[in-house]
Amino acid sequence: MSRKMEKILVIGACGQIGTELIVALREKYGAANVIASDIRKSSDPNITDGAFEIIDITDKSRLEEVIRKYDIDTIYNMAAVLSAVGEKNPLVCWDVNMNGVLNVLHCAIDFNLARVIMPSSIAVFGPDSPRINTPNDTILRPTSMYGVTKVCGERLCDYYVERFGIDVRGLRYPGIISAETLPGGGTTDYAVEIFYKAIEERKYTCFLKEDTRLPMMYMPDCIRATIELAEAEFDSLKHHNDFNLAAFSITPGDIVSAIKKHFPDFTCDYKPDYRQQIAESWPESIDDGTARTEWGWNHEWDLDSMTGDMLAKLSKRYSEGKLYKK
Ligand code: AKB
Repeated sequence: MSRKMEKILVIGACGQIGTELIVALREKYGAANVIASDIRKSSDPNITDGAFEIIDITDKSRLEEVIRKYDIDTIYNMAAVLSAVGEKNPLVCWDVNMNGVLNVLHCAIDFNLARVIMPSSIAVFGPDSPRINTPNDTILRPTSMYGVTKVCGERLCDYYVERFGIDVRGLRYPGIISAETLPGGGTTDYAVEIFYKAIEERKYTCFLKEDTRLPMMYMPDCIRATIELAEAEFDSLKHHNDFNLAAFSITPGDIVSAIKKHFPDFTCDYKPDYRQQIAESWPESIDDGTARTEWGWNHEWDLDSMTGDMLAKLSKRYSEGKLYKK
């Protein structure tokens, strides 16, 4: 019997997306109905304002304990090892991104969960995929460990939808740019760091080449997309765990030009490292027509509106001596 989405658990709530997702979900469903969890404690008031539990996603019995304690019916799994850290620690990447996902899927069966949201990434694509306007359904041969786990995760989740009748959904996130929490260990992290350095030092050294084009999105669109997909009617979805999602595609050079409109003295130099190779294996731009058709996705933010908002938020925090949140 299908259940309502009433008690939500967010795994990986202290990460870049999790910290803002928690706020949006608590606003929408009530603080008492949204439980935050992560592998370690946080002092962020957005997290500590409601219930918080320590969960290591690779520990299934701990996950079961928390589901039982709060009678959870919906899980947003935001825990993942991203592309750059995944290349340094491939086994940890596999363990968290695959065994963690399996634990959540089995809990969905065992506890008859209403819904699970399981993020994927543009990292599912590889050098053999078309790089411009990459279609939703195309060749998936990633060359990073992170990408391998994300393709396996998508296939696994779709298999569980078919085989066990559970409701699991997921988006292929592009690089996400945000002002609240720094990202940890991705190839697109430069696109957040550059704003902090623009505020602090008016200069930045980028680990990707100036003309490396990648799909990006501002956090408010990312949060809205995640919740909109979670709330879409199951019957309107033909895809489940592999929706392309896009807003704008930009290079480091484009961000520098956008920042210079606000801070003309801002400078950037380029020292590409191992992340350049990962970036070059990913699409330059994404066709997200499937998400637009099946559940009505539409982005709102572009490079200039995002840049203005990022710089305003970070400048305010800088003037208060709180640029970096603890
Ligand atoms: C990363 O860079 O690894 C992530 C992603 C695109 O999934 N931000």
